[in-house]
Amino acid sequence: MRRSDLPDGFVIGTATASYQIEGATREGGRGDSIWDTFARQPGAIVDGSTGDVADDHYNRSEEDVALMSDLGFEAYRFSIAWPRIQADGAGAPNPAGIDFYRRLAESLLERGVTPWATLYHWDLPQALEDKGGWLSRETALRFADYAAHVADRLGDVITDWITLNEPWCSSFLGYASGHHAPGRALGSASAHAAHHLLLGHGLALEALREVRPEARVGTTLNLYAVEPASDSGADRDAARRIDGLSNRLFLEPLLSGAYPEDVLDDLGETEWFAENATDDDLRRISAPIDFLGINYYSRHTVAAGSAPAPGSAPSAYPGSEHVTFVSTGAPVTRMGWEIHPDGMLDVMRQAHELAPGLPLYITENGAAFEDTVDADGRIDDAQRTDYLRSHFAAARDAVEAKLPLRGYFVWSLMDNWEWAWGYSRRFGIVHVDYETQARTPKRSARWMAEFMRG
Ligand code: IFM
Repeated sequence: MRRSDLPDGFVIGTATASYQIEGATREGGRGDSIWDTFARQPGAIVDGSTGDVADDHYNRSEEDVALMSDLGFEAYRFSIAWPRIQADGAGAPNPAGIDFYRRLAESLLERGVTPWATLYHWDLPQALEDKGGWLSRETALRFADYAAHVADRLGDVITDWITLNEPWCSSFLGYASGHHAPGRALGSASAHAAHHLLLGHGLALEALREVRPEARVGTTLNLYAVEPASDSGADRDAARRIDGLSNRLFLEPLLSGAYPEDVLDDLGETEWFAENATDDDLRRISAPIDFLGINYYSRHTVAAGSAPAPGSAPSAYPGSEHVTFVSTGAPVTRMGWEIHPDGMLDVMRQAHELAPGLPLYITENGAAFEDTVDADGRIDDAQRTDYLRSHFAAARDAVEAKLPLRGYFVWSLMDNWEWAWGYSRRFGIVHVDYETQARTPKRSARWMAEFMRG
């Protein structure tokens, strides 16, 4: 697998997200986000940590930009923390917040790294959650207002924009299972959050286009390859349901302008969507985008099981609680996620069939493994290196199969705060010593650098 196996112009970048790396949660006039509140709740985060310090990137962004540029990355996908721009989710933008991201974008440009900004990577201002969060339609309007401010202040230094990161997680981990902030377990009503997130995307897209007609705007979904455990009708129905809730509930309104009826039916939400997801909303949600971002990590193999016992933990798949996730025996990462590079082609094909010609980017791909630092301070992460190599080969196969894949961003530049797993899971190609904040490129980073150099 060589760099030259990928076409000219194929973008290779790396990705992070604000709450996972910035720290400095009380600096620069930043307000609280739902993750600040959630992380403080006893038991919410496995190691009891918060993102208060994380990688201290807020104070070390110059060093981190130098690091990624020295490794040879051409693009950097980061996210803008909404509560740094509007502490309470409304009103005039906070100059200190704008300045931080302007300096970041300028230092990237000085080093020839293209900034890609995500507007929402899960850090909703707590003040908006207090008014209903994504269950409220008003949050979508607030999001568009925030997008317009950011485009106005930063659109001269940032051209590539991603509205949302992984609305499945925001909706179903946030409002169905409660594993993520804001930690609510509301069953099928969590699908209302999905609609308001997608509406927020549509409204933000409109706002960005109005303020910066030259902007390239897309959105990012986390898509899974989904297979039935057997050919039985019940297992195939389980696969239909999980593909429906994970993938089609987001792909179809965005790319075809309609929600999948079978999924609304599984959820028992047909009536709510008929009344609330208006034609006008769907017109906005399906307005043409410049690209689709896909975060690909794994495959789900599923089977029909029995209804969960009373008192079981709330599911992230409301209405499909009887479905079980089956192990195929294939190797898994430290997250327990099956390693299945070919699934990356499956999800690209699924998107491509709905929107032929729409450019696709893998906006995240990577893996957590147990890293050890040897006596010389080196981190020989052979498994992560293999994971990346096999997924780059899948990217090459996608290009050869004429899928419109235009770029790939590795998750993640450096170890960071992995949400409900706190600091216990490391996805970085650069090791972070959380005591000293020292950054050390792992073997995977050195492999990436050689690969990018060709
Ligand atoms: O760390 C997350 C990221 O924030 C969103 N996509 C998946 C990654 C790994 O879990």
